[in-house]
Amino acid sequence: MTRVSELSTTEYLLSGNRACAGCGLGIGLRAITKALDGKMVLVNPASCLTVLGGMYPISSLDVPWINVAFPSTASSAAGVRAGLRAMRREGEMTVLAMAGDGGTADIGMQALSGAAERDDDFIYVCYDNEAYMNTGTQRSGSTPAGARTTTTWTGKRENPKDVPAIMEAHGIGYIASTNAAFPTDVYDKVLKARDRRGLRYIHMNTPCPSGWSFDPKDTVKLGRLAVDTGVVVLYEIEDGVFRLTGRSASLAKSGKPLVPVAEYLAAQGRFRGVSDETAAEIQSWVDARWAGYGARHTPVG
Ligand SMILES: Cc1ncc(C[n+]2csc(CCOP(=O)(O)OP(=O)(O)O)c2C)c(N)n1
Ligand code: SF4
Ligand SMILES: [Mg+2]
Repeated sequence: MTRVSELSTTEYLLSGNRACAGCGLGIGLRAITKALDGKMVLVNPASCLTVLGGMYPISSLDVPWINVAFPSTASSAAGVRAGLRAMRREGEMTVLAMAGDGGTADIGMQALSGAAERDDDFIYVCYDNEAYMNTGTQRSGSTPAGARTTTTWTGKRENPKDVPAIMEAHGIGYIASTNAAFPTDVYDKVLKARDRRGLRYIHMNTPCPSGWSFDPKDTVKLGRLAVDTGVVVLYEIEDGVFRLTGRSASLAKSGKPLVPVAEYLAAQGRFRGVSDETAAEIQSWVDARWAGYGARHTPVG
């Protein structure tokens, strides 16, 4: 596993960008662009990522970048890839489609499903801040149960969609789940994805201080707590083989119980007032998923 001290010192996400203080997306994006060493075309739809970049003619991201219509990220990325191939420049750069959870789990799903079915050749990263954030925190298909948003005033009732599982059902060769609080986990997964062909899907959880209501200084702490409670699990599925990675693999190996989910809920304003019953349901959901992942885990070697 790559260490932070081994990451390139070249920055592609520049200072003065328009992300909120403590934005998890910024941390993840920094690791992704370092892994690709800037040799990429970024394709993205309306989202906090667009806002972070700033308005034309300025840009805080030092890579070629195309903003596309909300539902069309994956089909646009397939088009960019086809264009590079026609120009015989496909070996020069990676096509990176990157959309939020709203632009992936909900609005972009049909284009993404089509690209997965065709096994189009690009990396797709869903950065998951668990709501439609840049339009004011509306619930998405990825918002967790119990979370208050401006469209779920008393807390969302449904559990989030499992987008990596949907992608797995398409039979693509590389799928990963990561969290921006673990930049080297993000980095290593992007490196691995870069060197494969076909559609590669990475689901990156990105703690969002503004939408989740926590202190911006605690972004990494909260992302780590998400993993220590099993709310977010770090794993990859390579050619159908499921493997826990990094902190999640260590937790499973230790055999110790996970941190209670109640600690994760208590750390965020969006879960304020969640009932004991809902908290118990969330805990059962996390426990069942963790047991399922543990049963599928294939240790290295
Ligand atoms: C077809 C369409 N519907 C709605 C919008 C308005 N809109 C722009 S960004 C956005 C929310 C995006 O949410 P998500 O993909 O989760 O990204 P985030 O803002 O959370 O980073 C919405 C609803 C739009 N631009 N186009
Ligand atoms: S709303 Fe959340 S995801 Fe969007 S820029 Fe602010 S902290 Fe980042
Ligand atoms: Mg979002």
